[in-house]
Amino acid sequence: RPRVLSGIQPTAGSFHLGNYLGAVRQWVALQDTHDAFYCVVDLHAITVPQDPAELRANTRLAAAQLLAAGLDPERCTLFIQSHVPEHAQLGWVMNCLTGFGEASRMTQFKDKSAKQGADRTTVGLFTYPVLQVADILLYQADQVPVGEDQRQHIELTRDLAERFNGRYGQTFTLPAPYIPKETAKIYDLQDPSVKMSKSASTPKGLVNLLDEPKATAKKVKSAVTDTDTVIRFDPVGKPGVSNLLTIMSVLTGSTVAALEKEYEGKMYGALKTDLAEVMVDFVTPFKDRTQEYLDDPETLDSILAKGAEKARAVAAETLAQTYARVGFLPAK
Ligand code: AQP
Repeated sequence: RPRVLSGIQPTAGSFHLGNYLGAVRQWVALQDTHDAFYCVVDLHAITVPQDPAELRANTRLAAAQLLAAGLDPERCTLFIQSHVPEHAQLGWVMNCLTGFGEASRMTQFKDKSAKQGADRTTVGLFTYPVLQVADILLYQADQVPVGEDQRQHIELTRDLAERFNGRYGQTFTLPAPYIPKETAKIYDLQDPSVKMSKSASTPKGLVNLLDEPKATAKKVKSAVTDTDTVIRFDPVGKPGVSNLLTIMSVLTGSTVAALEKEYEGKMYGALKTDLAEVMVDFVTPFKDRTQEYLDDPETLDSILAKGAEKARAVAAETLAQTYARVGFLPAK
């Protein structure tokens, strides 16, 4: 079985629809075909300031949401990044292999640091993509299911894996991005020219899965479309409508072409009302299942402990091999 690895930040409290459709949904599907490793990346979260109690709560909340979304600890390895110290250890080795200019070209860093200002930007944020490289290489992942915004980081991962292998001998698998085209980028409901994002979207444009279902329905109904009236998939000419069609298609299993036919001659309002209903039907049980996991923290923590143990077995082997290749003196 090919192996996949992916991670999600615990920072936002609730996952948003972009996280779910762009990444988590694929994670669930890949459990059946791949040897799947998924982690809540709390080390990445502290690249921006975090309140400790909130971080702890959000980490459990992220794990609960992943289970509620359909991850099954019997079919995948689910763990918390900081429970596996090898991530930070391999991260250091990768830092020492990365060019300063190379890291400076990461567009996500450039965007985020420009917004924060140099004095508030941490060195951790700068090396965030390099830690992500370590996350992936530790598990010798063949594929990395992520949204389009992560493509450049996967390319960096391939570059560093190749560089290490070239310098020290074959050690790391070169991973490929796994980015299904339809859901690669889910857009803000109020501004369909930008991706839905916890830090960039306005509250009205961001669908948080744990919001009150009623509030979600309202956001869908007031989504920005265009002044035309035809319901047609055209991401360039009609980005708002196309975004709604994408979401509807993935959540219902109907193709976009079938939806175009179904809504021929109908108004935007019809599509929005139906999508609002589909969304409510999706988020209501999701929210309930998440709460069930949160109400039983012992079970949740034991799932995470088992996941960390399984993950460590793989990570420790890769790290030991890496340390030997680099030339570190063995500690015994
Ligand atoms: N709008 C999106 N469409 C498709 N995929 C998306 N992802 C995020 N937004 C979209 C994917 O979700 C996964 C987890 O992402 P993360 O934990 O790194 O969260 P993030 O990228 O920090 O999420 P945001 O909302 O985009 O945060 P900010 O605003 O901080 O940048 C990833 O696979 C990501 O591609």
